This record gives sequence, C-alpha cells and structure tokens, in this order.
Amino acid sequence: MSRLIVVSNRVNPPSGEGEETVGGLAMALAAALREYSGLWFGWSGKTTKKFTGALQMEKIDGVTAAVIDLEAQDLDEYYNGYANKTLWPLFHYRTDLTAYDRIYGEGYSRVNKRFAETLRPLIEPDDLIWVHDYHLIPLARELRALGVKNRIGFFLHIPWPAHQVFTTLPGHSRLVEAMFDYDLVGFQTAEYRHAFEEYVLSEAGGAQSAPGQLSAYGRTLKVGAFPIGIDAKDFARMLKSPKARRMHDLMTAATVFRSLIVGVDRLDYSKGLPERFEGYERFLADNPDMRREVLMLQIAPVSRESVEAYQDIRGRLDALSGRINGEYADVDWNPIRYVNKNYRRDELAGIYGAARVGLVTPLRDGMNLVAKEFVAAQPPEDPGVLILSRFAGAAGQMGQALLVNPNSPEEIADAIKRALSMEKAERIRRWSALFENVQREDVTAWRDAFVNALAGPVANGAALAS
Ligand code: GDG
Repeated sequence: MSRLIVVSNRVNPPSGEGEETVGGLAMALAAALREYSGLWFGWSGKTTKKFTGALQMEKIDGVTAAVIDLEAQDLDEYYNGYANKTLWPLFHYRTDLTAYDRIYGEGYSRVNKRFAETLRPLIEPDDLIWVHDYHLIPLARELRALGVKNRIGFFLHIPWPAHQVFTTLPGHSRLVEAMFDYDLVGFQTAEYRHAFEEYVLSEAGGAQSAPGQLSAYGRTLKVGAFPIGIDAKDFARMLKSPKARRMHDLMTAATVFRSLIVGVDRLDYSKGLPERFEGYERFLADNPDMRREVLMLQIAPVSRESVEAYQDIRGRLDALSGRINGEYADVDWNPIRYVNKNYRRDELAGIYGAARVGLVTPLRDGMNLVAKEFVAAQPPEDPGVLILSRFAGAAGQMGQALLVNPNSPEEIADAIKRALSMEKAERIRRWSALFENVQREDVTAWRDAFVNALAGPVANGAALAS
C-alpha cells in the first residue's frame, strides 16, 4: 500500500481521550490517518521570528505529524488574510465581508511555496499526497515546480460558490488553473462539483473529456463528490463513556419537564446564529403556551478572534441572547443559555443525546458534521428531531431532517414547533433513515472513496505504477 501524506493548514491531531480541538477538519483527518502509516504535514500553530523551514516531528495518538512554524507576517497575510478574509467569506457567499488585498494574495503564494519546499524532501516516489482545503489550493502547482511527479489530490471542505460569486475574486482564473496541477479534486457535494465544472466550461474554455473528467489549461483532472462523515465507531464508543453519561444526566436534570433544543457551532458568521436566535425568539413569541416547556442551549466556542467580522458577530449574539432572556425569562427559567466555552467531545456527545431538538441552521456550510453527530447521539427508542438548513452540504444526504431556509426566522420557528409536537413513530421513522446514512457514509467511507479514486486510473487513462 502506498504511504499517504496528508497536508492541511493546521496539524492538530487529538491528544487522547476527550481532546478539545474544535473544527470538523481536524477530527476527520485524524480519523482518516489512523489506519495509514502516513504522515500529516502542516503548520504547528506557532510563530517564529524568521522562517527556517525547520521540521518538528511528533507521534500523537498513532499519527506521525511533521509541522513547521510560520512568521507573524505569514499569519496576517496568508491565514487571517487571504484564507480567512478573502476565500472563506467569498466561498460562503459573504461578498460583503470579503477583503481583496494584493498583500494577502502575495502572502498566500509565499506560504504555499514554503509548504512545498519544506514538504518536498519528505516525499518518496510511491507516496499519495492528499491536500486539504482552501488554504492550500496552489500547493500542487508549487510541488510540481519542484519536480514532484506523485499523485496529488485536493479536497475542498467548504462550498464551491456559484459562478457569478466566484468570478468576483480578482485572479480567479489563476486559482482555478493551479487546481489543474492536481490529479483529483474532490468536493463535498455534487452541487459544488457542478459549480466548479460550470466555471471550467464557461470561463476557462474547458471541456468535459469524460464523465468525472475535466480538461482545461492543457491538462486533465478527475473531479468527484465525496461527502465527509463522522467517525461513527468512535462516536458510539464515546457516547458510552463516563463523561458523556455524566453530561447527559446533568442536562436531563437541568431540563426536567422541559425539552432541550441544542445548537453547537464554532462561532462563525456562516453558521446562521443570529437568524437562529431570532427564529427561536419568534417561536417564543408565537407560542406562549409552549414557552416554559423549552430551553435552548447554544454552545459556540469562539474562533478566529483576530478577524474583525468575528468580533462583530460575537457582539450581535451577546445582544440578541440578552434581549431574548430579558424579554422572556422568569424567576426560575431562562429561555436561552448561550455559552462560548469549548467542551470536550465526549461531553458534547452527552449533551446531544439529552436534546429533543438539534438546531443546525448554517447560511452556507460545506457539509456540517454537527448534524451527523446529533443524529448519532440519539436514543433509538425515543430519538430527537434534527432541524437542518437546506444550505448545509449535509442536507443532500439528510432529507429526513426538517429542512429549513436558515434566513427565515419564521421557518425556523415553525420547524421548532413541529419538532416539539412530532409523534414518536414519525421521529423514529425519520431518525432511522438518518442514522443509517450517518453510519454508512462515515469518515472511513469518505477516506477510502477519495484515496481509491486518487490511486485509481488517472484522467488520461494510465494506472498507478505500484
Ligand atoms: C469545516 C466545514 C465541514 C464544535 N464545538 C465544539 C466542538 N465542535 C466540533 C463539532 C464538530 C466540529 O467542531 C465542527 O464541524 P463542522 O462540520 O460543523 O464545521 P467546520 O468547523 O466549519 O468545518 C464544514 C467540515 O469542515 C469537515 O469537512 O463539514 O462544512 O466548514 O465536530 O463537534 N468540539 C469540541 N468542543 C466544542 O465546544 N471538542
């Protein structure tokens, strides 16, 4: 079997039971690598005065990590800049928040080059290289320039935006051209893949040379949809852990005679949190008889705090939660508990399991793993109801959830009411279908589908020689 080299911006494998990494990508990659004698390469999360390319190797929980430190300027221009102020908002349709600054683009190119130069000596001829996410789109281009001939695949964890949105990016064609240095490019859903294809066909003068194959810029690559899943086995194990049980009991005790409605998200403007709070507020306003029967718990650990848009959204949520509690709270009841603390994964599992309703309403989301975790945590004999945004990639696989338009507080309010009044038979029917999908299309299935496609016949028909 070829060795697998996974490359992502941050390398943060779990440090053991109950680690506290927040973010879907880290969890998925750690799980994906566990069965491979592979390597995980990327940024350490630390800065250094002068970039040296010195590698630090570490074995964490069965995963070999090779990390480098970056300069503060790299962080500013590449990570906080081009990745999180340009590509992230744009790919989530927030052109109003998208910053276009040439300096950011230069930082992005520089760091991709630094990644390539540092990774180059670690690559052996048969290695498969799997690059992750929007931080590293030009990495294959840089590696090819250094003579790397290996198979290189790319997976985008976030949406690929519609043509009209994507073309607002200065230098969009350079970015797409660089993607043609990969052998395989994977998206979360068929919709994102189509949006990419549309760009290549209409903007880059490309052609679909065969199903799942695109030619442009004098090269050909394979494209596919690979919906990511959770580590279902590990999640099931975690649910039975003492920490999960304790949290479950704690939440059950805190909601006697009440139904718990839960949301868990990184504090990010793409997750639709203000609209969700407004939807809940509308529910409270419309249903006075149900008010004291519910409690909404929103867990939202802060992320990317040095980016201004994240400070703004935090301020808005503080104000909204205060307003809702101010309007509706009673001496013995608060309608909303809004918590910025980061919980252990096993504790989260216990919380999901105690909830009657899971509120997952991002405005845009590549996939959304919280929806899958909520389903995985439900008791089969009396499961809760998932309310899911139609704009999460997960909606494509999770049609048995109550799908809502996350921009509409009315739709969210109606869905909450419907979820709380749903008969047990219907809840079981919906949940069974969802659960079956979460188990089957888990992170292992995702990894295997991608790695097999990368190792399989290449776009020009040749098979991998090993
Ligand atoms: C990106 C894409 C795609 C949340 N709070 C805590 C905590 N979490 C964990 C959740 C979940 C993960 O973080 C979030 O994953 P998502 O998939 O919901 O979202 P992103 O972080 O935006 O991930 C997304 C994903 O990549 C994978 O491809 O699905 O669309 O945006 O696992 O449980 N974990 C801990 N404490 C918390 O307080 N430990």
